[in-house]
Amino acid sequence: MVKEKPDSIRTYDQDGYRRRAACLCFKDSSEQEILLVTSSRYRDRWVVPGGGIEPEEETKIAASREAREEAGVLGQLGRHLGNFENEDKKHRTSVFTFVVTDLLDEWEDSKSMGRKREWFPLCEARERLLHKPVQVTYLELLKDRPLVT
Ligand code: U71
Ligand code: MG
Repeated sequence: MVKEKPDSIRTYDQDGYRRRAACLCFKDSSEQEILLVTSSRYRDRWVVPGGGIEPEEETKIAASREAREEAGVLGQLGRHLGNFENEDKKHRTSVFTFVVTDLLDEWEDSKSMGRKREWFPLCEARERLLHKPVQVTYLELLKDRPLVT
């Protein structure tokens, strides 16, 4: 199922959940520092780069496209961590690890909406994501899980 948006087309799974993909963007393979981006709605809140999967788009391609568009990074996709459901918002997000190789000086969302990016140690990232509880759970399957405080 698809639904038109001005600049993209949303897709939905068999249960009517919007299909999303996201990357946990790490500085290196130790997976200790992660890149978060500012929320489109609240400029002082941090989120994991991700967004809607387009029609006919491979999930992995969507995940790395969102990392490029929202965080301005290129890199290497790693493992699939799982599909994370947001029951309130009715979407499901397929999440991958990703090691950043290039940080672009300018990128789509920096130009269009002034979206910012910043590296955080895992523990701090977890704190920054508390306003997005489902995104906190993305971190729980990593090698070194951020401590729950
Ligand atoms: C927003 C909605 C939105 C979602 C958007 C969320 O624009 P964005 O990429 O930063 O992400 O804003 P956020 O996470 O940056 O604060 O949430 P909000 O709390 O502002 O309503 O997400 P949600 O409410 O469904 O969780 O989704 P839609 O349904 O409003 O488009 O965009 P998303 O899913 O990342 O898609 P895309 O492809 O635009 O990046
Ligand atoms: Mg998004």
